[in-house]
Amino acid sequence: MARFCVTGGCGFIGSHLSAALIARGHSVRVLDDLSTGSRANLAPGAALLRGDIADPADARAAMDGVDGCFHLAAIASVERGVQDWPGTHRVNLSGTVAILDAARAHRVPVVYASSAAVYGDGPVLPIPEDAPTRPLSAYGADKLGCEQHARVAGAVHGIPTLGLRFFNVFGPRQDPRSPYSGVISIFCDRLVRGNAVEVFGDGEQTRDFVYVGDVVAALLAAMPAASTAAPVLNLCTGQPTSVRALAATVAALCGTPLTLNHRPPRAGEIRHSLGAPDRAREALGLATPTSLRDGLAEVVAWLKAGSPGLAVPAGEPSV
Ligand code: NAD
Ligand code: UD2
Repeated sequence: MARFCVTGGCGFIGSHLSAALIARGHSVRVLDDLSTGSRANLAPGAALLRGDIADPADARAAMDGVDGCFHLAAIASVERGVQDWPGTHRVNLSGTVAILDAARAHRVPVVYASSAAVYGDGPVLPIPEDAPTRPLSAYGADKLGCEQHARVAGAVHGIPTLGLRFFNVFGPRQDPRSPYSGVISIFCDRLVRGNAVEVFGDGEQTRDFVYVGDVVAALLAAMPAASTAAPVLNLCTGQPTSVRALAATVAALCGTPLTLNHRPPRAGEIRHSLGAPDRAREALGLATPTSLRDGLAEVVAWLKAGSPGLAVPAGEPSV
């Protein structure tokens, strides 16, 4: 049994990871400020340290005596980075440096969440890890900064790390009510209740949707692969899905007639985002990813069960 720190463990991905670690007999300390996460998401058996990753004292307290850290806490929204550039930078980059600094004394390995946002509009599809990184947002620039500091952590301080560039992650516990919610959580929430969905632009834009269970499997496999060479890997499926096809699949699963309301395209929208999954599959020994349909069925079942884990059940007005 090992002891792990999970930053952001009250959030969408961190709560699934914490539960998986506990199920494997490990002990988990969560560092979370509950800004977008919820206490209801805390995995039974995990200890919660309510604090700020960017506060060096909180970071040190969370890392004290652990065998490894999964660093997932972030302000995980491109739009928030547009509105509050310095505030999101403090959390997304300075917070990561504070966690790496807290890992220094005992060279605690750190597996951390990067993002496909580091690529910007990729010139090649599917995007391999060695494609040029040209982030188009503060969020993407800070995630790229995390990767650079991870390299410094290895080269200068001997801290093993591994970064995973998540593409579009989906699954139960992804909150559908925020304006920054992922398209899958929004579509499932609306179609389960028989409502129309909004499509930005023509709906032919595509994304690489990766199921949260596969993300957890990759995070678990990444910890022993962390090294001072600071590897960075894509976490994706290599399967493109258009927004229109997604809507049709969710509607069929829900048994709801589909009404699409078209809206103007989002400003600065990436047309196609598709990752090359082979390196991560090989390096981490990952299994065939969950099919989109099976993952969507899990989301729909979670919503029909009243969306346990969300502070306010999906479908109710947010405050
Ligand atoms: P989330 O918002 O559900 O979880 C983030 C958690 O971090 C929340 O519980 C929040 O309360 C916590 N947090 C935020 N600021 C904090 C701070 N200053 N100190 C302590 N805790 C803080 O987001 P998620 O979707 O679970 O994302 C997890 C990670 O994966 C993030 O690093 C995100 O950038 C990355 N990522 C996610 C996606 C996706 O599709 N969901 C895609 C690319 C990258
Ligand atoms: C994802 C990440 C974002 C950042 C970005 C980097 C999520 C939730 N967001 O943004 O954090 O990493 O990638 O490039 O993973 N759409 C609709 N109707 C809706 C909602 C969305 O048509 O009601 C479309 C949207 O215009 C886009 C697609 O669905 O084409 C996916 O949208 P998203 O917000 O889920 O994710 P994305 O890829 O814009």
